[in-house]
Amino acid sequence: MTDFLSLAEDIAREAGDMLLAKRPTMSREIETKSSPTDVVTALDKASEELIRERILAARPGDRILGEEGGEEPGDSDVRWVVDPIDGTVNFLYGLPEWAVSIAVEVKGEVVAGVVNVPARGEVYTAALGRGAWLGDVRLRCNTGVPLDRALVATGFGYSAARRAVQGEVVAKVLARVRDIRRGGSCAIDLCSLAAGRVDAYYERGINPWDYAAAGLVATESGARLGGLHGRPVSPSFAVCAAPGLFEQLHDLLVSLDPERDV
Ligand code: LIP
Repeated sequence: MTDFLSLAEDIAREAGDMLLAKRPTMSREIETKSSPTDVVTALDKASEELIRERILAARPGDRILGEEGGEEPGDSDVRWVVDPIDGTVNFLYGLPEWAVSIAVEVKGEVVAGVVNVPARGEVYTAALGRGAWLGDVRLRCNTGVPLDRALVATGFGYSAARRAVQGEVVAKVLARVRDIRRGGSCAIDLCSLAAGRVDAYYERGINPWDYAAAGLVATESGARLGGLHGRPVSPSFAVCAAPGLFEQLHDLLVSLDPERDV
């Protein structure tokens, strides 16, 4: 597991350094994906190519799921889950909240995760059963925070119809909590929760590459991560907070039916 983590960390650092160096001169030409607001830059693709090359050079035969390149076939028990830039819109605008995220799954279970936030000089790591770390500082999420004092991070998808529902839901949540933050990177939101910079997080419609590595950072910091109605976290829904707050936020969200479509 240590080998997986150190390899993932080396690769996430190399990709982050490349992105930091190239971002100032990057082309403003972008492509769109699922909707006009869902963008991909040439550097998302370059970062994923670099990460795939490094993984396969070290571990030929492993499977890779990446945001831009999809699933690399293979019959290994090991699958790498890669987001070459989480927070692409922030990256495009020169905001610092973007990350390179790499998780390692063995037989479907995430055993190691790295979230590199190059513009902040922060690297979050976690290994299953061995804790979550920011550099050499052990992370523990905030505990004992009631819902009405909770700082809650969330995000919005790229579909206009889905955003209409997300807007209704967040308005109701806002009235019940300390405040809301929309940072623009699911991976950083979950790492911020692990570091005690927010108390809770929820979002509909994220993908495994957004939450695989950071989800382990959050759970290894003591947080609970799941979906609604006792389901595991999935692209349908994610809720995360320390036990106690998790249930309060979960129940509020269930009452608002946030998975509905307009
Ligand atoms: C983004 C997330 C963001 C979320 C967006 C999107 P991308 O990932 O991290 O927090 O709200 O829906 O999934 O597109 O920047 O890799």
